[in-house]
Amino acid sequence: MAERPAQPETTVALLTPLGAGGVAVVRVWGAGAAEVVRQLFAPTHRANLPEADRLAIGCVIDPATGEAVDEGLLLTLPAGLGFELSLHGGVRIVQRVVSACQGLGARRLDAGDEAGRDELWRQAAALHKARGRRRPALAADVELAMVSARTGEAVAWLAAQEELLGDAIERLAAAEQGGPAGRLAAGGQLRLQLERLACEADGWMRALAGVRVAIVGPPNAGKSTLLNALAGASTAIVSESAGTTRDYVTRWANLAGLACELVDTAGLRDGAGNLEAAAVALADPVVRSADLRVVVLDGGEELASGDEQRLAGLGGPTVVAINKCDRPVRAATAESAARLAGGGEVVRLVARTGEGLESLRPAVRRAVGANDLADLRAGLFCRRQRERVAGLIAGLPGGLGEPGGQRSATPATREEGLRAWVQYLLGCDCLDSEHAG
Ligand SMILES: Nc1nc2c(ncn2[C@@H]2O[C@H](COP(=O)(O)OP(=O)(O)OP(=O)(O)O)[C@@H](O)[C@H]2O)c(=O)[nH]1
Ligand SMILES: [Mg+2]
Repeated sequence: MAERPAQPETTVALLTPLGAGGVAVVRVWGAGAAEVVRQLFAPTHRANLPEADRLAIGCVIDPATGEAVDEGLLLTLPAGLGFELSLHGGVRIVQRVVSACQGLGARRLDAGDEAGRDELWRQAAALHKARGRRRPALAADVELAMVSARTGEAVAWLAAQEELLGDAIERLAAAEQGGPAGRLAAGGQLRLQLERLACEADGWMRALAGVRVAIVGPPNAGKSTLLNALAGASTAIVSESAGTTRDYVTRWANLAGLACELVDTAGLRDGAGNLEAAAVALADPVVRSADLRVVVLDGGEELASGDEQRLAGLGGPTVVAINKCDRPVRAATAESAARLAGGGEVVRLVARTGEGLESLRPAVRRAVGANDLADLRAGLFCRRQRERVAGLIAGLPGGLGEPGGQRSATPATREEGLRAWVQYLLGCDCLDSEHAG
C-alpha cells in the first residue's frame, strides 16, 4: 500500500486581498490544522467538524480571550488538504483570525512573494486533483491569476483558459504523436505553434496585469475631461481656465477589458510660472514611469514649438488625441500630432461628449502591447507556463518537424519532453494512458 506523504507544517494563508470586502477566505492546512480549527471555530448545529467538501456555519472565536470574533462558514477540504474559513471581509476581523491561527502555532504563508505563490499553487493543484478536475495544474494557474484580475473581460478570458489552453495543448501533443501525418493534419509544426504561444504570452500577461497611462498635454486641452470620460466619473476638476489641474489625479478605468491606472497631470507649457512648474515636476516621475503617454492637444490651438519639444522629450510609447474636434481642427495641430505620435496612433476626440473614445480605447491597448481579452482564444498567462514552454522550445532538436529535420530528433527525447510538458502544464495523465500499452 502506498504510504501517505508526511503532512506539511501547519500553515495559514489569506486567499482574498486584505481590505474592505464582503467576504474573506482564510485557509489552514498541514499537520495541526484540525486542532487549530477546532479551537477557533464552534459549529452551530453539530459537535464535530464537517466531513470533506461539507460546510458548517458557526462562530469564530479568539482562543486567547474566548471572545466571538465573527460568524462564518467552515469548509473541510477533501483529501486532508485542510480547511477554509469564510469570514466577513474587512481588515480587523481577518487579521484577528490569522493572528489567532499563528498564536496556535501555524506559520503564516505570504502569497505576495514567489515562494508563497508557488506553495499556494501546489495546494490549489492538489485540491483540484482531489476533486477530480481533468487539468488540475492549469485550473490552479487560473485560480491564482484570477485573484488579480481587475476587469470582467479578464475574469472571462481566464475562466475560459482551462478549456481553451488545455484543448490547444492536448491537440498539439496528440498531433505530435500522430507522426508527420498527424502534424500535417494539425496544420503546423510543434515548434512553430509553441513559438506562437510563447510570443503572445507577454501580450496576455500585460492585458491581465493592467497598465499605467499618463495623460499629458498643454493646459486647457481637455486632459481632465478625458480622464473623467474614460473613468465614467467626475474625478478630476474641469474648468475653462488654463492651469486647473495641479496635484496629479489617478483613477482606475476599464479600457476595452484592459485595466488602466489613468494619471491626469498639470498642463505642460514653456514659460510656466512657479506653481505650474512645481505641479509638472511633481508628476514628472509618474509620467516617465508610465507604460504609455496619451498626449491631448486642443485641435483648435496651434502648439508652440517649445511645447511640442517638451512633449516629445517625454519619449516612450505615445498615443496622440486631438481633442475638441467638435470645432475645426488646425492643419498645424494635426501636423504636430503626427510628429508627436512618431509612428504611433493619432485619434480624434470630443472628450466632452465621449465621441471617439471607442477608437482611443483599443489604440491604448495596442500601444502598450496588450492583447485583446475579448478575443477568447488560447494563451499562456503566467510565468510557470511561459518558462515551461520556453524550456520545451529550447529542448527541441534544431528544425524538429521541419522537412528533413526529423532525422536529427530522437523520438524518445521528443516524446519524453512532450509528456513532461503536458503533465506539467495540465497536471493530467492524458499521455500516460496512451503510452501504457
Ligand atoms: N468644445 C470642447 N470643449 C472641451 C472638450 N473637452 C474639454 N473641453 C473644455 O475645455 C476646457 C478645459 O478642460 P479641462 O479638462 O479642464 O482641460 P485640462 O487639459 O485638464 O486643463 P488644465 O488642467 O488646466 O491643464 C473646459 O472648459 C472643458 O469643458 C471638447 O471635446 N470640446
Ligand atoms: Mg486638468
